[in-house]
Parts: sequence; C-alpha cells; structure tokens
Amino acid sequence: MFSATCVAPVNMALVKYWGKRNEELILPINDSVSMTLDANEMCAKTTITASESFKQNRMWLNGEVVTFEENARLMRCLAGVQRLALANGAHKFSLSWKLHIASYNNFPTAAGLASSAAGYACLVYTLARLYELPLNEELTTVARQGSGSACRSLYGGFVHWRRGSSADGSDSIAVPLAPASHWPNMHMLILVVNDARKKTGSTRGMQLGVSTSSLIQHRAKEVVPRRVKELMAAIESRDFQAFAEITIKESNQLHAICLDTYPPCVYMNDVSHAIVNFVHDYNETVGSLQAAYTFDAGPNACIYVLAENVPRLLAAIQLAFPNDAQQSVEYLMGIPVPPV
Ligand code: 2P0
Repeated sequence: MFSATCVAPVNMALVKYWGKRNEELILPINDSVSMTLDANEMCAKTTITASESFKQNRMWLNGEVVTFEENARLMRCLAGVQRLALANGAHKFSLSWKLHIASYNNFPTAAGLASSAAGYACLVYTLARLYELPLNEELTTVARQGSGSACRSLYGGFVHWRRGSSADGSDSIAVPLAPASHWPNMHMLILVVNDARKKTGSTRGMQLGVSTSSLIQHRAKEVVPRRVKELMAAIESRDFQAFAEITIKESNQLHAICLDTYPPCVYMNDVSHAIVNFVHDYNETVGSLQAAYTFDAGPNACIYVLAENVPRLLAAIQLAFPNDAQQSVEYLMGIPVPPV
C-alpha cells in the first residue's frame, strides 16, 4: 500500500480567465494571472492511497461519495498523471492498482471561492507525489483539464496561465512569475458575502458568454494581452497603484461580460456592489489606491491591500459593514485584527 497527502491553496485571479476555445481540453481564449494564497489558509487537502487489494477507484469529497468513474474531468486527470508516470518510470507500484481518494476543502465549495482550482490542483499534485513525478509544465496541463484555474494553484505566489496556441493544449501551461516572498507585504482580505452554491457555475457561465457576448472576443484579443503585460510589470516593480487599477478594472470587465451574456449571469449582489463603492470611497478618502477589489463568479469580495494599510482598511470595513450587512468578514494571512 502506498499513500500520499498534499495541500493546495486557492488562487485568486487578477487578470481573469473567462471563456474557452476548447471545452474538452479546457483551453482558454485568453491568458490569466493570479495570486495563490498561503498554504493552510483556504485550501484543499487530499489523501490518495493505492493498494493492490482495492477493487475499484473510489473518492470522497468532504466525506461524501463522489462517482469517480463517471466524472470525465476526474478521469482525465487520473489518465493524464498515469500517462506521465508511465513515461517517467519512477513509480514503485503498478499503475493498475486502484486508488482511494479523500479530499476536504476548509472553505465553502462552489461559492465562487475557487474551490475547484484548489481541489483539482491538489488531486493532480497528490497523484504526482504518489507516482513520484516532478512538478513541471506538463503537470500543469493535466491540472488544467480538471478545472482551468487549477493549473495556477500548482504554484505559490504570482502565476501566469498562458493560453497557448496549439490544438492539443501542450503549450497552455501555468508558469510561476514571482514567489510570494517577492512582495511579502501583499495581503488579501476575503469578505464572505454569501457562501451558498452559485446559480450558474463558471463552466456554464463561460460557455454562455462565448456564445452570446459581443464583448468577450474584444476583451480576449485586445484588452487582456495589454493588461497581462502591465500587470506583470506592476508585480515586478511592486507598484501597488498600477496593480490595484488593473485588478479593479479586470474584475469590472469580467462582470460586464457576464451581464452582456444572454441570459445574463449575475454573480455580484447588492452587498458586493456596496463593497465596490466602499473601496472607491476609501481610496478617494486616503488619497491613493490602497485597496483593490476583485470578484470571481460569486458575490464574495477579495481585497488586496498592503500589510501596513490593513489595520486602517479593516477598521473602515467594520464601520461600513457592521453585523448583518457583513455576514462574515474573514481575515486571512496572519496579521492580527485590530480592536474596534
Ligand atoms: C479565474 N474564474 O480566472 C476565473 C475568474 C472565475 C472568475 O477560473 O470550467 O472553475 O472548470 O475551467 O476554472 C472559474 O472557472 O472553470 C474561474 P472550468 P473554473 O479564476
């Protein structure tokens, strides 16, 4: 019997992935750039055991049975890692041994908090450890086929997912841009507005967007290539002003595309919009961009802020969103919450 356990954190996109050019291989219409959270914050934890005595592959997610063999994405990830293992030859047991997979998320699943990114990244990485494979570009192409954004969660810090241009997806890979230590005072607040499962999942939302939005191709061809370059420069020079402006505009454009979709996909709610207004008011009051919001396919806000500006921002959030308006504010990344 062989076993491996790994943890993979969620990543939050700065330049957003939205739209596929190949549904099966999960090939995006544009590049994206993200920041991965610290391990042990919001993460998936997966244990995989291989045994000669297991009769079939089995999987549990948060303790519930998952119909593994009927899930095309899970099967593609398994087949992808096993193909790499066969080529690599380092594994210590037969690839025909069946697997038992147990995975847990320590945060709400499918609430627009990148649970599939962490989940598939963790599955693929744990399989790679089990079969003694290295983390490399090829492995990111396997994670990508579980869930597009999962390829970015294989690395920490700032990560670039290149859309690639080949038909087989071999050049649609994630590459690390800079480790978290490059910008150690970059922090993220997650404001949990609602942790319910979202109505239109990202996969469906993207499909509808590609087939009905007249803005989405303009975004993919004209806007994203420029923003990726600008964001990479902002990260390299640790320019928070530029970083914040690109991040905010990216979030707004994603949700503009979602509204331009027919029927529209509405992910943000009134509290989300109140947070947007709050951040702009706050930045205006302090006289520079000190907070940058981004929203994925859900109402919850992610706010980037430098460590030295956290106490003031957090105190302002707690004043602006007391009690029930702000159902829950979770503060991540380890700086003590100031007393209010
Ligand atoms: C992102 N999102 O870049 C964007 C921004 C949500 C909004 O990647 O169909 O779960 O499994 O590839 O990766 C969410 O989409 O979609 C996502 P699939 P995924 O993070």
